Amino acid sequence: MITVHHLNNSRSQRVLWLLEELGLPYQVVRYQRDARTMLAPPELKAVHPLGKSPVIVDGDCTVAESGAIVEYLMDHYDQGRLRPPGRTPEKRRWTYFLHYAEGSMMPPLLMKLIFDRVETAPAPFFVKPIARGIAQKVKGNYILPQIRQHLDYLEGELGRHEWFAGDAFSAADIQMSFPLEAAASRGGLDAAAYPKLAAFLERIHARPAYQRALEQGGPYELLR
Ligand SMILES: N[C@@H](CCC(=O)N[C@@H](CS)C(=O)NCC(=O)O)C(=O)O
Repeated sequence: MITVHHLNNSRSQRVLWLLEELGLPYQVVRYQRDARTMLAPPELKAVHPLGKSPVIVDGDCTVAESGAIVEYLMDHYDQGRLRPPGRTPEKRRWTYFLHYAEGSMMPPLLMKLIFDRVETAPAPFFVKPIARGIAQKVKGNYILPQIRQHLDYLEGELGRHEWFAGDAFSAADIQMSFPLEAAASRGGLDAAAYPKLAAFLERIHARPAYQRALEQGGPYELLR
């Protein structure tokens, strides 16, 4: 049986969701983030040297990195349901968004999280205004425009197709869920500015498999 090493409030939520969509049996080993640093506990390093989540173990295979996990599950268990076949435009879009989610969209969202913390972190009174000023400048000049550029682009993509790979729901939508949920919670994705992206989030949150995955994963603060 597949084991999911699941960290609370993390990308591994989408692996639980994918397993639910595929209807596969699996077990969950839960880990809690450190309340102060938000890092994973050291026990996760026994599963994979980076100590990050998600990681799955299937028999003698240990697979880390969300995109690699999605591909592994498609190769072994999908039977053509959540990955378009062959050399089609849908398959190319599927592969693109599988990589884009972590490779292009997550970096500015992560930078936003870090600089939000720099802005509010406790510091001696004479350092605080300097740290806050630098954080606000980096966010205003670079991070927020970058995030907006991604959201504008994705809003346009969902204007052309209902789902990221095309007309059918696929694992690319599952991979894209995490950056979009992060953007909705801290990156300026709101329904007034981005109606198609907001509707996408509503559609995925209503899926029964998504709901079952939430029950497996426990509280998920990126949901609003
Ligand atoms: N690109 C990796 C990122 C993995 C990652 O950074 N996971 C976060 C959770 S969302 C984590 O484990 N953070 C805790 C830590 O770094 O200690 C993936 O998609 O799997």
